Amino acid sequence: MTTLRIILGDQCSRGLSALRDLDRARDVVLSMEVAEETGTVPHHRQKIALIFSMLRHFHAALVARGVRAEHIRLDDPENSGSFTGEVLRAVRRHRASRIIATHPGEWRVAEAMRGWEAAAGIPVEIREDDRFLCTRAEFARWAGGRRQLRMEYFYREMRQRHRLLLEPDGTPTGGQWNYDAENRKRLPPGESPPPVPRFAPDAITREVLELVARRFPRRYGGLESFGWPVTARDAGVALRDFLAHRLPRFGDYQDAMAAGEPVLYHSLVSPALNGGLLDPLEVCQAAEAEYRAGRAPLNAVEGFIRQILGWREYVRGLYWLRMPGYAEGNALEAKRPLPEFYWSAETDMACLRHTLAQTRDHAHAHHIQRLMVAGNFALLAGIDPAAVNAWYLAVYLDAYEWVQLPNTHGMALFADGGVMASKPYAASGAYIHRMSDYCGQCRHDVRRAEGEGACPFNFLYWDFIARHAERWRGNARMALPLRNLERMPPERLATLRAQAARFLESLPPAADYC
Ligand code: FAD
Ligand code: DLZ
Ligand code: SF4
Repeated sequence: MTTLRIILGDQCSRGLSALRDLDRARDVVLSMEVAEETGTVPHHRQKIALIFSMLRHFHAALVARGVRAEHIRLDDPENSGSFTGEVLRAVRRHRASRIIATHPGEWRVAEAMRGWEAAAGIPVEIREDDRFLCTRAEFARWAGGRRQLRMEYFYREMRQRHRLLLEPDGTPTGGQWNYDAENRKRLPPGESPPPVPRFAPDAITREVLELVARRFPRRYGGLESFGWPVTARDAGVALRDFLAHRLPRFGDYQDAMAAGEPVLYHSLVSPALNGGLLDPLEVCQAAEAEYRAGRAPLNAVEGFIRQILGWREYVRGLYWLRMPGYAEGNALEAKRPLPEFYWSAETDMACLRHTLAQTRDHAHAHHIQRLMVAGNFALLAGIDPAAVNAWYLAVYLDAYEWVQLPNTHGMALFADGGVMASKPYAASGAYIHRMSDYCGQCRHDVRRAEGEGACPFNFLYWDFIARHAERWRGNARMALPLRNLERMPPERLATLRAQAARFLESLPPAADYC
């Protein structure tokens, strides 16, 4: 009676539900590198390398503990190229009588998993992914009956349930639930954030990097800077470095952007968290301990915990609540193709150039770059959500659909019509200027909205507000921009919109990168 236990690329967790009650002598643990998954979108080469390396290290650790584990490599001659093909081959090879898996992070993969029972002719048990702090059913119960879902209320309940930054009488530590208003500082000139630890690739990672370079020679994304943690131990080292050196200023500069500073005071924990190397509750507790020990201020620690306990759990709940239809929506009827510069980073808009070059070279950009630069441009320019969603899923190391889709489709593009965000995150160049030093290095002039040298974010912003003016009338949070639009002389608006149209027409569309 062999049970086949499945590990997916983002399930490299020792406590994974699929591994519970493991019989080391009789069960077989299967992990696999498969061509189908590398090609659903043109995943960044560092992302493929990260997933393969995490899987290979996890497999080696299981074997070292005496577990019967099998890892299928991408270049194994018998590799069928898909999860289903590999599971069926393993069932036959081991005469397995049952399959146990943990629920995946993507609707498409969950559908495939549901087909395994019929295809293999043996029972398949799909266990809850209890590495999250709110189950899909709990989220659905919380959401049920509410007219509007808002992260803030969900977050407060999560703080109470998991007793984080909570006083014995149940009130929030410091008297407030949220210190976001204190977290909007610009990086002062001369401030230089501490360096981030890099983990030199070991023999396993080097082999993976060679494989990825060989198999994907023309694929998007540089491999050279790869230095991500690929084991739980290294992820712990990276986390402790963040807690000691960057967490104290995380809050202050959470929304700041600076040329040549791709990390600032951010944690960089998302690839390890989403891959399963770190446990979200332990990360939040470790951050709280820094506050309790007087080593980090409350605005930083609360802000950090809110991202993980609040936003991360909230977007995951929303994804499973709204799928499969969620990705289909296109509330703003955006149809323009993705511009080529999203892949090449060749643009004279300095904010986009920095964000996109960093994305290409490191497979990472921080939240405000993703939302207010790359996302804001796609929103204002009316880029087709399907193309933007595919791009975000491909280019970021931490991108799995459960977290990428609500953030892109909902938060950045407002393509869900306001499920994720109560108003679109649309901003002119003034916001980017306020929060960064990009504009000083740009050939466009952020103070100009029209004419030669005007910042494209400015004329695109007014074009966007005007294009959807009727839609905003019912939205109280859009009253101010609408009022400003209505005060604008019609000839000026016409000039801005004509410039926006000429600019958008001039953007070369992206080639097919798959
Ligand atoms: P920090 O700024 O240090 O934050 C700490 C942690 O909080 C992150 O590691 C992450 O786990 C969590 N977190 C913060 N914000 C969010 C959020 N909005 N949703 C979910 N978790 C959050 N995050 C992903 O993990 N994968 C994605 O594919 C992804 N796509 C995004 C796309 C867009 C358009 C936007 C606006 C945001 C996206 N995010 C995504 C959220 C966020 O940008 C990243 O989690 C963050 O930049 C990761 O870097 P960090 O670990 O240094 O984060
Ligand atoms: C993104 C990705 C890639 C590129 N390759 C693999 C792979 O070879 N093996 C694997 O197990 N997972 C991979 N993934 C992640 C999956 O596409 C998918 O996001 C997760 O299985 C969802 O839980
Ligand atoms: Fe970006 Fe406009 Fe500033 Fe240039 S001027 S960096 S395009 S916001």
